[in-house]
Amino acid sequence: MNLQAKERVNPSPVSPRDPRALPPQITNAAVREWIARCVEMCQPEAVYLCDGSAAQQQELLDRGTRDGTLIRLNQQKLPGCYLHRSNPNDVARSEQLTFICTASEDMCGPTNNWMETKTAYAKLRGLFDGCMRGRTMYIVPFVMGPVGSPLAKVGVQLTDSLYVAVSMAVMTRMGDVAWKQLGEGDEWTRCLHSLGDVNPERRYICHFPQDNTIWSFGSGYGGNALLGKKSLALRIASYLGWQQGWMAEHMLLMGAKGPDGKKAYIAAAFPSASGKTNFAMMTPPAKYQEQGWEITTVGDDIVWMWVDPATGRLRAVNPEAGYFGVLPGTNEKTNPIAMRCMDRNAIYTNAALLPDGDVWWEGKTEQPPREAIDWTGQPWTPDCGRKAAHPNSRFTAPMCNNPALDPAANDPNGVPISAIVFGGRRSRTIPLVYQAFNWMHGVYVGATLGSETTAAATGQVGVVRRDPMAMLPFIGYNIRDYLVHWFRMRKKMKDCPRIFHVNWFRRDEQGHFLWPGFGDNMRVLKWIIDRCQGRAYASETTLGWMPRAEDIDLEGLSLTVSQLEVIQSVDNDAVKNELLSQEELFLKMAGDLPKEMVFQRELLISRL
Ligand code: OXD
Ligand code: MN
Repeated sequence: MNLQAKERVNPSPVSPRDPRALPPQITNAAVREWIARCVEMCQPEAVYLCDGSAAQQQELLDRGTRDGTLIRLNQQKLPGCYLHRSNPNDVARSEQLTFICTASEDMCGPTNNWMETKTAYAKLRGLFDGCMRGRTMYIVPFVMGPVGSPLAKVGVQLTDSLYVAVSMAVMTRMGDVAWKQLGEGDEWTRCLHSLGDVNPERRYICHFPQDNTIWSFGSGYGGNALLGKKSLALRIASYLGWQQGWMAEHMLLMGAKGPDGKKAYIAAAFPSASGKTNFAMMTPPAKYQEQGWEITTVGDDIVWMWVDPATGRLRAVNPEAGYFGVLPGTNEKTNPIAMRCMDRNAIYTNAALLPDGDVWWEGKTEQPPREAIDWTGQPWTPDCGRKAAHPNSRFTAPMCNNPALDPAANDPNGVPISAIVFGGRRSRTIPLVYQAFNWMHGVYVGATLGSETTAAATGQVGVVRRDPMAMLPFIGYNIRDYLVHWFRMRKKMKDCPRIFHVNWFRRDEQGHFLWPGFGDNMRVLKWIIDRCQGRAYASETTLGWMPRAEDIDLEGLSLTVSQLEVIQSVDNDAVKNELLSQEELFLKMAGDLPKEMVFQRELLISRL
């Protein structure tokens, strides 16, 4: 017997073939019609409308526990927490299988995989046809952005994955609130998702920016399947932002209040799995806390930014309502705030399970546990030669768990941005911190960002690739237009944020990290804030404005001024090689390179 059909507990289950029987809470005629068509195509056994209530979330978590999708963890230690194990072939974003589907290839550009719109619909229709037979279709209405914000966007996701439905409740403002925000309006994103048979051969994550539509098939992994996140809030939103004059970026957003009570907000773009969550939740060294420094989190992955017409300043919101953070390496020392975020009402994915119903991952504790069940469900011991948790294992936790949540995190008017920081993961060449000379130079710095690849996407780990604005896998249209959009935003602003570049990952010849990172990044952040507030010294270098070694506070660190000089050193020959390696991106863009990019490059060459 079909378990899901037997367990159908929706207060208003419908006969899937009868669109008129869709739950009455859905009043928007266009939404009803679209769901009816998807039901007709996918042929689910039942539909289940997610209303966003705590009672319903619990009902789904219980259902998932019964059918094996979830494992209930030790409720004394981790109240409300569950573990999910994904299919081992489905543990990261599949960039090769992610497509931008537009009428012409030029709209998609050289950095995305392209499929022609009609061809893509036809191909995916073949896969979606009947794919939910015997399964429940969850209807997940959600809002990205604080409700009532001028930028808030409504999405409706249809999915046959219970894990996706319960995760969307954590990551977005989900449920009836979305119907209220949408009313009879017609600006909403149509998100259709099915696990299919979780086969990489039949896995497609397709975006139709011109139709405000996303179809994702064959994966249950967060970035491929929680469609409010990378698909809507970055790929579709970046396209909408270009059309409508605002920006969607792969950035964390943090507040920093100094001893004088002045608050600055900083947005920072680092590539996936390169410490955005840690930076957004930074605990400053004790000395800074005693002086009165306070760091607060607005978001850890995505910002939407627009220019406030009244002040001419850039403002930003975090469109998400939760965190989908990397587990390995997260612990009480590296990120105590993240540990608080995930100690209740969190969903762990691909962590190891301990005998007492707790979870573990590499780097959680110095001493590994004596035994565990690994992320694939196999018995594990420290000497077995395998990892207990997957390198891209994750936690999904609501942002309201964050003890350092910024008071403006839900403010529809967002926060004003003082600084934008770009960060690469670079073992060599790139110094700890420098400031771009101005906005246009800063855009060039962001556009040529290079970083070593991580486990957040399938493929080789540790190779340097160009990752413009850390957005390479997330720009939903032609990169040429994206960069021009960045340059043009300057014209809208009266007082624009200062732009910086940081690299926490420089190593010595033996491969040891040169900078301690984590909470000590506060020392660099302080210089950044002081620069924004006109208080700190900088000297002009080839790359930009740089602090002298004595301008970064080293008190309490074992690092000497001369060691800091090594971390800050710029070798002009290495910068020349860096320039050559930028060719990779420039050649791809060929004749389409924005003029300002060429100009900034010429300036850098002349400085060299
Ligand atoms: C993420 C990513 O999950 O960037 O945030 O891959
Ligand atoms: Mn990310």
